[in-house]
Amino acid sequence: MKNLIFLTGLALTAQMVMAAPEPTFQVTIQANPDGDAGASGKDLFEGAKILEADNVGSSDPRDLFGGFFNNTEPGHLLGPDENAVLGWSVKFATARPVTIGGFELFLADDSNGARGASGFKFYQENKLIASGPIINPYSDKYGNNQIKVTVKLDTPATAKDWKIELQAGLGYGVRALELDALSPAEAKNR
Ligand SMILES: [Ca+2]
Ligand SMILES: [Ca+2]
Repeated sequence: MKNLIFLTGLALTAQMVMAAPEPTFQVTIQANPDGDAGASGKDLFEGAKILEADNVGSSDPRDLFGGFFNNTEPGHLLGPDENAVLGWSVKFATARPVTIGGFELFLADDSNGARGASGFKFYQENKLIASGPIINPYSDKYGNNQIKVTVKLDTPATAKDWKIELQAGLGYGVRALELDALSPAEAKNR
């Protein structure tokens, strides 16, 4: 009997270790016709420091976080047309660890699908916590060339370092207007 209990205990422990839950999330993609790019200036990613930027060309990734540095389209990150197929990624840090319930990504393509994204990946430090496909041309699927991708995390995530990665769609560098954090309370209301 003792042996049996011991074995049961072991089995339970093994199961608990193996069952470390994968992060789960919900994605909503909708038209964002007024072009609102969440410029409230109050979200937790506002003014984030850029740690690494891959394949963003001459764009300034701070434009994802409330900045207006891009000469061509102030306030937007425009991926370069060279190697556009690779998409781009930006690793960034908040001033201190923050807890988010999700995020909103504001995108716009050129109506014909150029500069559209075909998918996103979002990392808490180096851990992938949300990802999904995006269909472009955006107008065909979502009814407007400007869209808002809302991601709600089932469990809030806390970190200082984050990373966003956008896969390219039909061509030319992917355009992103802004990436806003949602506090856990905000995420509940989305
Ligand atoms: Ca912006
Ligand atoms: Ca913002």
